[in-house]
Parts: sequence; structure tokens; C-alpha cells
Amino acid sequence: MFSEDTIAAIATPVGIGAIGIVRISGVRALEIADQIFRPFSGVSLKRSPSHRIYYGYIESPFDRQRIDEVLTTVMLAPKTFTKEDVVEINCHGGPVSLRQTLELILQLGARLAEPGEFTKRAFLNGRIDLIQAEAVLDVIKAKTDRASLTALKQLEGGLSKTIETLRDATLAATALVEAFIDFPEEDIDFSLLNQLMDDAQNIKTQLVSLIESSQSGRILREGLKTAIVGRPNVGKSSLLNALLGSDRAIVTDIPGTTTDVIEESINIQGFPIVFLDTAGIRQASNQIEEAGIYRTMKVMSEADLTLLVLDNGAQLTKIEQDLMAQGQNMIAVLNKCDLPITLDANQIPQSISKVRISATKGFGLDQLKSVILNQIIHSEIEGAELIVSNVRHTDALKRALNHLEHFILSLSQNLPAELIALDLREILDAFGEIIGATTAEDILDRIFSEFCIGK
Ligand SMILES: Nc1nc2c(ncn2[C@@H]2O[C@H](COP(=O)(O)OP(=O)(O)OP(=O)(O)O)[C@@H](O)[C@H]2O)c(=O)[nH]1
Ligand SMILES: [Mg+2]
Repeated sequence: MFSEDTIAAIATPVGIGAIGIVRISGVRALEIADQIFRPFSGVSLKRSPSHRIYYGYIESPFDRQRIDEVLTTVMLAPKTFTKEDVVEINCHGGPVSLRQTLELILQLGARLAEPGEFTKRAFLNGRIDLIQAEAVLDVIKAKTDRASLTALKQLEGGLSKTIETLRDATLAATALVEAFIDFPEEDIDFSLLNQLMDDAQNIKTQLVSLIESSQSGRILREGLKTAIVGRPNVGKSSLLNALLGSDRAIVTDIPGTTTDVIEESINIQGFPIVFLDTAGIRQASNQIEEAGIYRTMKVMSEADLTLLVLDNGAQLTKIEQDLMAQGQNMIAVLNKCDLPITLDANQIPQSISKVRISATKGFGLDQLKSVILNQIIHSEIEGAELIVSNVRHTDALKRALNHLEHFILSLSQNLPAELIALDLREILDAFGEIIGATTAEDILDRIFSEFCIGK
């Protein structure tokens, strides 16, 4: 792609920092920068070597007003992020000099970049594929070291390579099947059919393992949604506060203190865990409470994991037993273990893990954290090379798998080649969509609009 216009944006966050960067990309990047940059060396950027940093001033070409003392980096195409000419101006990190510098650049004919437009150009100019473009966003948004590492691996192209290989294998199979369409039945070589079946099974194995990795991938990306539920006053908010190590939620000895959902994240061994403290469940005594309990049930139904907090100093109630009966992915947290024990733990179903804690005294919390991790995170995530962490990718992979299974079935039933070729084309489309070879414009727009301006 060759883009006519030159784009510019402030690439660093709003606010005050040691430095702030204005980035320009496009054919006019150097010409525009030369009009506002007064280099100490006196040599214009156009005549200076690429991939170097130059010291000087930003000055308005209109009234000679000096705006900032800066370091300017020149990067000539094609060895740049966008594969276009790029100039980056490192200003002092105050909002005024950054804004004034950007305004001058825009007055001189650059256009303000849209969110993600630099990355979009990198993609459209073939420097990175769509998986890598999305990984750029994931690196930026990663909540923990581990999530960042997974995104970096995708940026390096690991997943891209795997999808490319699968796509090539499907392409080879398509060529074979299409040859069958052109040849009369008697000429068909049956060993080729067997070969086709083997190849399809191979692709399937890889697809299944990629799809399996996506559960852990989603957790790395978005965090494990963990609902904290239970009767009023059992210590749900105390537990949230203990896990966070701060007094985030209001705790009182009045039942019904929490009326809305409180969401906070912590990092357990590199996994972001999002805790949702909820209103206690009981027969509601007013509308606010009723609405709160309704939300609790909703949060629980959408969560990856539920911590059912129980009061160790009380008998199990009917509500709690009902919750345990329907609870999937549930951990029973027996709280207030610093007080005398009344609760009969044998009444808790075997299938539910039990952890004894005291939220206020702080014991049992480490054990709870490790039970949380064990419950959800499959061991294969440790050191796993490839993790699919993007819902868009997972959906396309699932679509490919459906068609592949249909293909395998059709092949085993000796259905006409024309028919089975259709499935292969759908699989090719799905792979193409993931890497961006056949992705519709509106999907691209949606992906890049999630970025911030300047990236
Ligand atoms: N002894 C003891 N008291 C606790 C413990 N955890 C919580 N409490 C007390 O139990 C009372 C209720 O605690 P909360 O954390 O507000 O309970 P909750 O489940 O959030 O209650 P609601 O928001 O009303 O549903 C407070 O007085 C806490 O100090 C514990 O481990 N041991
Ligand atoms: Mg509470």
C-alpha cells in the first residue's frame, strides 16, 4: 500500500512526564519536520543519515517562536514500524509543548492519525500480519508479566507461523481435491486419498490444541473472573480487602452492607485475577437489596470461578446448599476460622474444594490463591509456546475445526469432490481471516479502533 497522506500524533500518554513523543509517518514526514526543527548541527534532517537521533529546537516557521528543546529521530523507509518515513520528536513531557509541536505539524499538512493508524499502516504495508498487529495492542494492554510475554511471543510471529503452516497444508489438500474434480473416477489414485485423510487428521490435532489453549489465553488477556458470593455478613468484603491488601470495600457487622458489585484485580503468579465482591444473598428486605441480589446471581453466572464464602461459626443454610448444588467451578471458602467452629464441612459436596481462612486475621489466603490457580489454569500453560489469547482468533479456529470435521466425514463417505472442496475453502478463509489475508475492511477497522492514538 502506498498512502498519500502523512499522519502525525502524540504517541505518549496525556499528562506530565519526563519526555513526550510526537510521531510523524508518511512521504512528507521529513519535509514537514525540517520546517520546524532547528538542528544544532545546522544540517537538515533530509540530508542527515537515517536511524540517528539529532539534537535541536522546535521553532514555528510562521513567527520564529521557539517551542521546545528536543531530540529528533529520523527513520527512513522501509526499515521503520510503518515501512514509511518516520520522524519522532522527543519533546519535554509537558502537554503544552507537545500540543504546540503537533499543531505546527498539522498546519504544515500532516493529518492527525486515527487510533491505531500507525499499526494499521504497518499491517497494510506488509511489515506485520494481523495477529502481530493485535499482539501490539495486547502488549500495551497486558495486565501482568505473563500476559505480556504471551503477547510478545505472538508479536514475534510464533502463532502466525503456525497458522501459515496450517493454511499451506490446507491449500495443498485443496489442490489435490480440485484435481479430483477434473479427473474421471477411474483415474483417482487411492493412496492420495489416504494421504489427504492423514493430512486432515494432522491439521485437526493442531487445531484442537490451539483451541484448547484459548481458555488459558483468555484468562491471561482479560483475567480470571472470580465472583465472591455468599450470605450477608459471612465476610465477602473482608475477603476482597484481605486479598487486595487494602480497605477497598466497606466492611461492617450489619448484614447487607454491600449492595453493588465491586470489581478489583490482583496478580497471582502472573495471572490477572478479577475479583467481584457482591451483595449477600438472602430474602431481600427492600428494593435496593433485591436489585443487588439479582446482580449477584448475574455475576455468578458469568464468572469463571465462584468463591462461596461460608461462616465457619454457623450451620449451612438452605440457600448455601442450593448454591453449592448448582455451582460449577466453585470453591467453598470457610471464613472466620479464628472463631469456634460450628459448620459441618462434611455437608459440603466432595466435588467442591474447601479452603479454611480468616479474612480478618489473614490466614489461609495463600492456600486459597493456589487453589484458585489450580482450579482453572491447566498445567500445560506453563511454558506453552503457543497460546491463542484473542477471541477473534479462537472463533475462526473453531469455525475451521467444524469445517474440517465435516470434511473428514465427507471424505470417509466418498462424497463428490466438489462438495468436500467447499469445506476446504471455508477452512482457508478462516485461516486467512486470522492472519489478515482475507479479513473484511470493517473487521480491520474495528481491530485498529481499539488502539490509542499514536500507536
Ligand atoms: N472474627 C472474624 N470476623 C470476620 C472475619 N471476616 C469478616 N469478619 C467480620 O464479619 C463482619 C461482616 O464482614 P463483611 O466483610 O462486611 O461481610 P460481607 O459478607 O461482605 O457482608 P455483606 O456485604 O453484608 O453481604 C464484619 O464485622 C467483619 O469484621 C473473620 O475472618 N473473622
Ligand atoms: Mg460486603
